Amino acid sequence: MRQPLVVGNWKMNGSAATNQHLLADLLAGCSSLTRCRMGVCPPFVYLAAIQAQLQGSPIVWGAQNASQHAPGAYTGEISASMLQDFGCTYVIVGHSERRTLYLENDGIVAEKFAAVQAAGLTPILCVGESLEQREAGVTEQVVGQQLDAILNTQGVEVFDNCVIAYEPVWAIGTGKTATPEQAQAVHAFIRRQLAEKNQPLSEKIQILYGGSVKGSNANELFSMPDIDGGLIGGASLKAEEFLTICRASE
Ligand code: G2H
Repeated sequence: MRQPLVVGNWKMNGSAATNQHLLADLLAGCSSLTRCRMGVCPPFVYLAAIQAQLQGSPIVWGAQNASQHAPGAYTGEISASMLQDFGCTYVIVGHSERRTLYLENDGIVAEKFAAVQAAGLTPILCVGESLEQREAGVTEQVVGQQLDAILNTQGVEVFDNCVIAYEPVWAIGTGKTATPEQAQAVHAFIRRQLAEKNQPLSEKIQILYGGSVKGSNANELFSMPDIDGGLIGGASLKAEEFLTICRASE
C-alpha cells in the first residue's frame, strides 16, 4: 500500500508574514490526517523560516529547483547540498515552468535529478506533455522520453529514491484538469515503463498528479488506482483548500 503524498508547490508566491499564517493553519489542521504525508515547497529564501516553524512536525518541506552543479562559480544558483543544510526532504526537478521558461531540457533535468540524490534528498521528477503533443497523440512518447533521459543514463535503481509527478502542461494553472481517466492512463503507463525494468520498484514508487487540482476535484483524481497524491500549485496557498486535498488522498 503506497502512502498518499500531497506536496504544495508554492511557486514564486508568499511573504514572510503570509507563509507564517499559512503554516500555522496547516499545522493546526494536519493532526486530523491519518495516512497522508503533507509537504510544502516554498521559494528558497523562506526555507530557513519554514524549517524553524515546521521542525518536529509531521509536515515535510523541500525546494522547487536546485543547480545541477556542485558548489562553485555559478552566480545566483543554489546547490542541492545547500538545501540539505535546511532540512529539505524533496526537491522538485523538471517542472514544466522550468523546462519552458528556463530552457531546462531532459539532459539538464537528468543532471539535476542526480545532483539532488547525491545530496541525500529525494527528487520529485515532473513529466508531462503539451496540448499540441496530446492532440498529436504522442503523450506516451513524450513522457516515455522524459523518463528515458534518466532511465537510460542512471538506471532504474535511482527511481527507488524518487517521486514522479505527472503534470500535463495544458492543465497547469489553466483551470483545466485532466479527467481522472486521462490522468490514470498516463500514471499506469509510467508504472508500466518502470515495471518492465523493475517490477517491485514500480509498485512502490509514488506517482503524483499535478495540474489545477482543487478541493472539488481531488477526490475523483485520487480514487484512481495509480494516482498516489498530488503536486498542488495555486490551491496549496489556501490552508483550508490544501487540507481538503490532503484529506481526499486518504
Ligand atoms: C502544476 C501545479 C503545481 P497548479 O504546476 O505544480 O500548479 O495546481 O496551479 O496547476
